Amino acid sequence: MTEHAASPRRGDTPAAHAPGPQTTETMTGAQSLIRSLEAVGADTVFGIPGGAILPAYDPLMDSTKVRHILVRHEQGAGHAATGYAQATGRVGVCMATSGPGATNLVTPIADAYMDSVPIVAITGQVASKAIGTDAFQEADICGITMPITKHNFLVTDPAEIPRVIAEAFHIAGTGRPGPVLVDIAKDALQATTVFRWPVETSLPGYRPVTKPHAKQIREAAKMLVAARKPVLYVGGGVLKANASAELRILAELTGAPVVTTLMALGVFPDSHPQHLGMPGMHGSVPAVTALQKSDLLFTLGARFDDRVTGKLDSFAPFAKVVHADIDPAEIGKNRPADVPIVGDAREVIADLIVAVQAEFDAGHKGDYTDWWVKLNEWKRTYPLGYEAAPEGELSPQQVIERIGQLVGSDAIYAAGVGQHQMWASQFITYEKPATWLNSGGAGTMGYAVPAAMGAKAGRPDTEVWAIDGDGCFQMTNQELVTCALNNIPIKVAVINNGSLGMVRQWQTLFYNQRYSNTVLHAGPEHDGKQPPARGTRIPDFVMLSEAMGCVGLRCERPEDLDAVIKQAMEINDRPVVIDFIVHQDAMVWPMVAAGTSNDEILAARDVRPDFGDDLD
Ligand SMILES: Cc1ncc(C[n+]2csc(CCOP(=O)(O)OP(=O)(O)O)c2C)c(N)n1
Repeated sequence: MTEHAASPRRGDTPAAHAPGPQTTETMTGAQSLIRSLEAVGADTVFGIPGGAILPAYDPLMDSTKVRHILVRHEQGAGHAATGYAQATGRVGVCMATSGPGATNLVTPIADAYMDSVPIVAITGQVASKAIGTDAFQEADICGITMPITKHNFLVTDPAEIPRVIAEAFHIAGTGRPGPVLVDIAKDALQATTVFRWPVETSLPGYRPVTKPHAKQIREAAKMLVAARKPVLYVGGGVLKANASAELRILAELTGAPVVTTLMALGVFPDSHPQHLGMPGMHGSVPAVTALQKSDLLFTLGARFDDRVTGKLDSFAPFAKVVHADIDPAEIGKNRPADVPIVGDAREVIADLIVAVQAEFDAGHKGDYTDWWVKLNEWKRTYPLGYEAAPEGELSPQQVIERIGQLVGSDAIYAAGVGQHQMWASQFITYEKPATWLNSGGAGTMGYAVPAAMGAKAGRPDTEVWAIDGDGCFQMTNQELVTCALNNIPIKVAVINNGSLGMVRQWQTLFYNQRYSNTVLHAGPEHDGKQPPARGTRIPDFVMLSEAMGCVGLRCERPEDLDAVIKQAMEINDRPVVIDFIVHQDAMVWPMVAAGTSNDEILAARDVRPDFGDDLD
């Protein structure tokens, strides 16, 4: 690859700041597509060719600006684009052919939609005359992805390609970010057209509000200084707005406690004394309880997700609500807001800092002393912890905690979905933004390996670890071949408990320990009550990883833990997979059972915290 401009950052309008004279050149639609991608600054595309998109792959071969990474499955391309976007703050790009190629992108597109990640998916479509005829490899991908994209385009006129690409990147990366799909008919790629750049975008109905209303900001600041038990409830919107520095200033200025949701980990340092941890189903007791007993939820870029609120009508019953979000549709969706603020989190927080300072100058300062007495008591009494595994066995939490300690908080961690995801959120210390990637809204098993691949492709100088479950790993591990062949040396920690652990945990707690179809290492003749049959490994992850061009390591005993992590850290010429054989009965705590109130939180099995409810 030669030197080239970086992909546009979120919020950039590529067409708008392309200076200089207009380029006007005759070429094919396919060439125009690649030139447009170059012009918006896309530097990496993850994809697989096929009939309908084939014309685009020909000029792609000659591009010195766009690196194409040939994945093994389109789902991998989509999650890689997401991981790239989350790690770099730029728009991620994936490409696939029509029909099954396009439908294989559906899961990662839905995933990016749920987590507001800016990606552009480009798909080939059958020739325009064949659309609607059930032609070979035809699928109405625009119809299919209508509810899971921020916007999608069907292009049949090659002259539209530059404008559509400029608009797609603009829509994906501005306002509330999200996935945009561009479906291009094969004949439009083949036809001769004129490439013109820069282009005028035409999006009359699309003007995201970024600047918050001054009156609302003043109201919010007044409520914050008047509150006795406020909580800054911080979500992924703050991270996406690059507002980490502003958040810290606001938090330290006000002295209010902070909780960061699963999507926001890293935006406020875990080690900061004002941080109470993560709220939600597996959140920390202080974070969950602080929200429950708060008198003001100061909500910044968060969306009152059901995993955070628990049973909605019993969530934070004493709290007034300030709700700031860039997407007006989020405000009042689940919980009415007393002070709604529409705007970009960075601008909102910057204005709030000024407004709070003005309140202080007028002699109004919040007194949260009593509140902090309680909060500190909960922090002291209910720290995160875990039971040690039986003698000689590895506990999964210990493995994850130790990886975090040895690798440190400059690295990027991408998790799969399940128990290991929750432990990775709990036991690794996140100090910086964009160091924690996960599938929060959709909970997509198989996210970790391709997302880590995308992150490493976008930030090659950063150490990238996938913390994966043995179930998740079996969904998308083939992208390790892509990593091995394309010099993308990620590290993968497979937390191998021999089962679909999170589902098994629910079976333990709610289905009388009847382990229906959650045992991964044994066939149906085993009822799942048996411990993992050590020695019989199907698949053998070490052999599998070696076969895919990676270094495969295994760790089964606590005394080997540090050495194997250090060994993996030293290998940088190939991907490394460590198969950690862990205790299968470990459970994620704390927990609020689905559908119950957050007041019912259990700090550990059968351990209900005592809050001495005088604050109610
Ligand atoms: C694509 C997909 N299918 C099914 C599920 C339901 N599910 C959630 S967690 C989980 C188990 C994950 O098992 P594993 O990867 O081994 O992780 P563990 O919970 O054991 O850490 C399942 C099946 C899901 N989230 N995503």
